[in-house]
Amino acid sequence: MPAAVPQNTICKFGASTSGRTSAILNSSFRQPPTHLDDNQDINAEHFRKDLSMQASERGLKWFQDVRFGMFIHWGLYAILGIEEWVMHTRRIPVPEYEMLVGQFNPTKFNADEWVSIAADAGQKYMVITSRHHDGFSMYDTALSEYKVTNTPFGRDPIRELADAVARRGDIKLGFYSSLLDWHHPAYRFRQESGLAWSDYLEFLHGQVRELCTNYGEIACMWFDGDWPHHKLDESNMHFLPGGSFEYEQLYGMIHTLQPDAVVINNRHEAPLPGEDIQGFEQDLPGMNTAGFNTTQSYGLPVEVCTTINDHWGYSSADRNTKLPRRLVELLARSASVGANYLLNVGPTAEGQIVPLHAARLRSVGAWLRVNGESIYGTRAGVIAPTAASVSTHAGSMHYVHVLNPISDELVLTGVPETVSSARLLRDDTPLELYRRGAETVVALPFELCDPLDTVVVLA
Ligand code: H79
Repeated sequence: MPAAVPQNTICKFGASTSGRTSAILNSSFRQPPTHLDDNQDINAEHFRKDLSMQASERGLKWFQDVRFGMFIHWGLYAILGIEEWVMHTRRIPVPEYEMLVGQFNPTKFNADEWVSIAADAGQKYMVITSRHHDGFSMYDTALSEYKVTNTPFGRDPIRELADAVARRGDIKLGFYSSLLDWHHPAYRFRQESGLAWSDYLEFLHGQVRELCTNYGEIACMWFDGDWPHHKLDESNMHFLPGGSFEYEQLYGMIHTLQPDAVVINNRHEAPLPGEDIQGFEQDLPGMNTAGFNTTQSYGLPVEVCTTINDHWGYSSADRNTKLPRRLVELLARSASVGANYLLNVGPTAEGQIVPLHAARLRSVGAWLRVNGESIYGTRAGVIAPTAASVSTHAGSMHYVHVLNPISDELVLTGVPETVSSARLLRDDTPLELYRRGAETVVALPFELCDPLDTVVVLA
């Protein structure tokens, strides 16, 4: 069914559009953008030519060392309990969707509780939707009245989360920002409203400036909703941007205001200059179960994001919550290829992380408390993956993650010459190790295996 453009589209929640775009785009970008196609021979150096267009070394190291974060999709859509795309999939007209504003009152929201769930899970950063494709701002933006502080709730949950992580000091907050906006008149209804694409750019860049200015030091800006490779048909022409997103200015502004923050843009194609991290959505690099992950890795640090069940936003019908074993596997497999793992939860309209999800997260945390050395601060493994295992390493310490024990022996290739001993990470139990030509064999009796992931240290 084609999306009918609602007649009554510009409403009391329309965005403020005063001022000129150029006034806010005053960042220090110095290099013209380069558009890359997938066949170009490029590497990480390509993206790092201009210091104003990258995160600091400190920020990049921090980001890679922490390895595990919590993704949070929370917005008006939680009230309907279907998913975050419900406005599009059910073709809900803007004025009807706006009725949700009057119903949003998550009285059980407690920022400290959310942060403590992340901490218990061993997660070191939290990325929350500041505004998803539905266009509703989950913080107290000065650039729109279509925002959380105009609901019966009346509070700014992102302010409360920023304060809660600041109280702890060991977890950073980062922001998801949609590039696509199904509500903003200058994105979707330029003809009806008489607004220009530059009005949307002013709003988008202005919101990013707010997020980079008003909430302390942040972990990242995480963009989504610009997918040049995806073909649009008449049912989703309202996804179409009205011009360039002016990424050079946008990224330059972020790197200037937040030197340690990394920039991620979930575009499903080769990264652009100014993007610090290459993201993969619902797939490990090299896999393509989602259908849109055909991109190779380009040598940038990587982040894999997945849902804890089958939806990003809260879905009351979703019964497919992943087991701790699967979550640890995704974390270990991500780390084994040098990637962070950003694991999503979709809190309820009452403001709670679903208790089952919190319990699963805490199970991962229990495993990490014993085995964290094999994840935090590590880099991609040099020992070749097998049907049973993947590996990570930190300096001369090599960590074999046995995810699917097949026999009582691990037969490994690529084990560095310096390695002469094997032990279990969890309790230092020594394991027999011998060389057999190019292979290294480690005895791992099945009785010693952890149902989640048995970590063997080779040193
Ligand atoms: O925020 C979460 C999702 O809502 C959002 N990204 C995560 C982090 C997301 N959902 N889907 N996608 C991103 C990409 C999907 C693109 C497609 Fe399409 C949907 C391809 C085909 C259908 C866009 C819409 C292009 C054609 C139609």
